[in-house]
Amino acid sequence: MDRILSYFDMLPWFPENTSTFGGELDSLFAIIYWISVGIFFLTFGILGYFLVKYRYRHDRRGYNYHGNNVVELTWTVLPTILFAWIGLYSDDIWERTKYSSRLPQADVQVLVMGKTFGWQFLYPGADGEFGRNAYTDRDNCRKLITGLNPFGIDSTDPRSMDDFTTENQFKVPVNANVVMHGSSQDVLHSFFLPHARVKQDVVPGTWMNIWYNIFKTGKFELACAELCGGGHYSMRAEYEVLSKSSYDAWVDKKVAEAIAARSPQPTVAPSADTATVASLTK
Ligand SMILES: [Cu+2]
Repeated sequence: MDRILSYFDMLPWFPENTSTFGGELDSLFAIIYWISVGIFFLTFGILGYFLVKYRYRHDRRGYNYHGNNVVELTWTVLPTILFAWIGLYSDDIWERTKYSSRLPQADVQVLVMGKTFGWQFLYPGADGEFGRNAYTDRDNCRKLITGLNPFGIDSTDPRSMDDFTTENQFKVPVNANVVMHGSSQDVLHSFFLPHARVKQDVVPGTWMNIWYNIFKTGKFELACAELCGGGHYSMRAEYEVLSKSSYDAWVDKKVAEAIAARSPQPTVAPSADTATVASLTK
């Protein structure tokens, strides 16, 4: 029987689950999947049966049928009960994963901005706190958003000094509550981490909450799950789940780069051991 079921069962097509709530979402998916499979075979079975039973016979006449209240009530009430039950049954996991009021205490916060066609990320740096930007001070910083400053960072805020951005790659620590706030520069995109069972539309002009806690280190795929234009296929990126120490080391390195990039560059005088291009091409 298991072999027959697994022939129809597409659930193993999912990538491996890596997030704390992913197992519960997979079970919910499996329940809805098997209910749908049952209803599919029931309705098409009845359809097939009636097709044969009431097929044309030259000695049988068709007749007008004016409805049957019992049948009408049954196929209205039963699906209503079923859908209400699915709604109530899935409410807890839905609230825990999607409700702003149920966001967990963040170990790491990251902003994500979708654009045609790519993803940009802003990290709060070593202090764990964002400076003023289009998320933390929406009214004042939205006008600072440009192609080069997608998060509208106010560089006069000292807390912004160590905030750093990455493009099409991001890293998060393992076993940590990662809380992200996502938006879009242009059209609807959908932030999709298949392994972590996370999918959230990001909408221009507002910030959506996203959170997850991944228990496995490694490299995984980020994709856009909203058909957003001609380059939609290219909105893929890789993210890496690191141990706490590797993650901290990466943050330190990115903070140092960001601070160096924002500081005035010292002019370097040519030294005696600097080979000129001319001497190399001789
Ligand atoms: Cu997209």
